[in-house]
Amino acid sequence: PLVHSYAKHAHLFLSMNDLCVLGLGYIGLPTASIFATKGKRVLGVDISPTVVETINSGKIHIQEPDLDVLVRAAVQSGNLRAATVPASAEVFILAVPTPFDVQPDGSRLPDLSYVEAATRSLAPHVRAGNLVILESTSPVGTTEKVKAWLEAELARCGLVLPPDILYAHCPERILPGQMLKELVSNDRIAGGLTPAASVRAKALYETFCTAQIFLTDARTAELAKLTENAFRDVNIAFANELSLICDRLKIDVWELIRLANRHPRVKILQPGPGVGGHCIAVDPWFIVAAAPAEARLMRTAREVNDHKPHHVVAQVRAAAAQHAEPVVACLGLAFKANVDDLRESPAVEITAALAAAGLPVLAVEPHVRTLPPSLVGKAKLVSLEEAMAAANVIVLLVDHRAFGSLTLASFAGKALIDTRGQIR
Ligand code: SAJ
Repeated sequence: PLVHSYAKHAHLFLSMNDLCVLGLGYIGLPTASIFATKGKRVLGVDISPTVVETINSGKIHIQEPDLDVLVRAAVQSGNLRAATVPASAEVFILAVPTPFDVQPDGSRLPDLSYVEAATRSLAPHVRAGNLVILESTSPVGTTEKVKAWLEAELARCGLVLPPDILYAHCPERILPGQMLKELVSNDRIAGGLTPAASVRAKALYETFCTAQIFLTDARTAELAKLTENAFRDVNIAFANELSLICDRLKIDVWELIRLANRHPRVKILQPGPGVGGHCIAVDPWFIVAAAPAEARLMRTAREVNDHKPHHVVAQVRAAAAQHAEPVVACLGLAFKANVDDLRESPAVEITAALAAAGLPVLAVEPHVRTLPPSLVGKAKLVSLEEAMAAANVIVLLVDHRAFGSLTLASFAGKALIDTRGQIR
């Protein structure tokens, strides 16, 4: 019986030294690199030849504190190599984007085409006992689809289905700006299509994860990741709704929240100009799409947060209307404090809308040297000093440390719209 049981679980004893990570973006690149620095042989795969070239030369194409050091160490060790096509490995990790398509009614439907294409590209390379991990944030049921796509592709290519392939969803929860620290220290979830898959995925992440790794099934793991970001979105929506209520009632929302949070069981988040980034503003839609009749609060929260930039634009336009020759300065373009990531940023959306309204707009973003495409020719990128000297209407959009020296006195004689409650 022992021999029999060993044969049945033989895949649990296979080594996991050869990894192939598909998608070398914000999740795939740090993950591939950290495995490589822990002694795994990692092939990183990206469809962009420029990305592949950059990484093979030991450099990076995205911004994240200390990621350059990690990638350089991984490449120099000889353990990390990048290519545009996958090769055989013991473990395949899918870390490609899962964007969404906007529907006519404003809701969003997940676009799984990258996950499907990456999965199908594995068909010529999978072998018996391989572990296939989906790291991309995905709607419930995607790990089951990965298995179905791979099997369909093998059949399409006339290849035999190797036995004992294991599948798991192991979502990433690292916070942009603190990725390298959180990669190691965050608890993780390993959700297999089978218990054996969960166990093996856990063993793999123990290579570098020093926190706890919890076993569950794939569907629960998928929904857990979406739930975490939906929870944050709903809570930010509560704060943003409070800010609208306070604007109407002429109450300082920051003071209100500070006071309410003195209650031992109240922890209100901070209002802002809207919710940006690639996760919190996206993931709740994956739940809404799957259960539209039930996910009413989550849908409304998305709408509240997506409305907030329009409210800020209206506030700035009202202030500008008080000046014969208004000059608007937008302080901050990033989607949150102390990062240089301008994608899906409400600050960029607001700046573009103000320019489109015909206002002269100066933009200050200490973390970038060029404007994003949507602002080129519409706003002027200037230093904080220039903006403060030239503008009479100032909107603070991001609470960057670089703006920490500003006080109320800095805005004497100017209109200030402080969307982050920074200026005291
Ligand atoms: N924001 C507010 N008020 C707040 C907190 C945040 O307006 O009180 C805004 C920010 O300005 C920003 C947006 O929300 O525009 C999102 O920023 P964030 O720092 O809350 O989160 P992200 O998008 O950088 O990363 C999130 C994290 N998820 C959670 O905290 C639940 C991270 O752990 C995830 O790994 C990441 O999403 C992801 O990849 O899903």
